[in-house]
Amino acid sequence: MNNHFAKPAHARDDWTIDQGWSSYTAEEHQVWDTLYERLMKVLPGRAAPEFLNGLKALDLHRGGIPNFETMSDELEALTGWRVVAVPGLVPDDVFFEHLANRRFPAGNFIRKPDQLDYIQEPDVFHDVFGHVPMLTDPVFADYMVAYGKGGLRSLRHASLKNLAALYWYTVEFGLIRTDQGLRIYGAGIVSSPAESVFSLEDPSPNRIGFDLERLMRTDYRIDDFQQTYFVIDSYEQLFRSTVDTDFAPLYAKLQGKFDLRPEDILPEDEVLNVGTQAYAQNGGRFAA
Ligand code: HBI
Ligand code: FE
Repeated sequence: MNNHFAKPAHARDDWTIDQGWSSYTAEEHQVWDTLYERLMKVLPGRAAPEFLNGLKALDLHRGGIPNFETMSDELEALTGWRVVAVPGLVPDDVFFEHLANRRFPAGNFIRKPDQLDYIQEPDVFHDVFGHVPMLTDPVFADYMVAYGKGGLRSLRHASLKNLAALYWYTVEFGLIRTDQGLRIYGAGIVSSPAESVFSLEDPSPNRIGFDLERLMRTDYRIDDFQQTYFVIDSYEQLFRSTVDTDFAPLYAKLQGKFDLRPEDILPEDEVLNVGTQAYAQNGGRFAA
């Protein structure tokens, strides 16, 4: 997570760049539309209502890759957030600084038509389709600000890995309990048709109730479906647990401890379902 890499010459001090919306090709806009349509076949009844409402409110299906300026004007009116373009991953301090100031940094490039399902670096589809709809929800939007502020503080505690796990298991791969059953709010899941089905319906992964400290000790997979998903009861729970926790003593207690494997289940866990782990044991996405 020590991402020390060089800032491209065309980027500003805060690593933002122009989106360059008028430079996208017809083929690039088509990639957005294809991915959008694929996801809309699986997300109704699986994605959280707040995600689907956000998607509708921002109308992210006007044809092609959204224009960040237009989208940000609409988003800002709802929760004060804007989307800014960046060339790709940015250093942690830069990332947190943007979040703390209600700016979501989104890659401006889009994956190639021959790699629709798996990408290394977050592209505009993951960043915008995956993350931005939830930023229309006022409580979730405040959680993201609290996370950014917490991130800036964590840099002084050498506890970034713990805080990154929080982001990973909530913002990227979180599930929420609703009266209709489990729903997805994590951006890494909702931007993947296969993981949208896997996270809710496959018997392989564990599904465990959210517990801040427990989750901050848990390692995660960055290259395949998760082996455990953590389930929140509400966005208030997420927001409150972040704002009400004094992270300094927690970091002192954890001492950078990152001792739980992705598949571990503890006696004190609130287990919604014990995964078979068959998917991971069979080699995951690299299975023959
Ligand atoms: N940069 N563009 C971008 N997107 C991210 O999600 C991101 C990043 N830089 C750092 C970072 N994430 C991590 O620090 C957090 O996920 C913890
Ligand atoms: Fe993401």
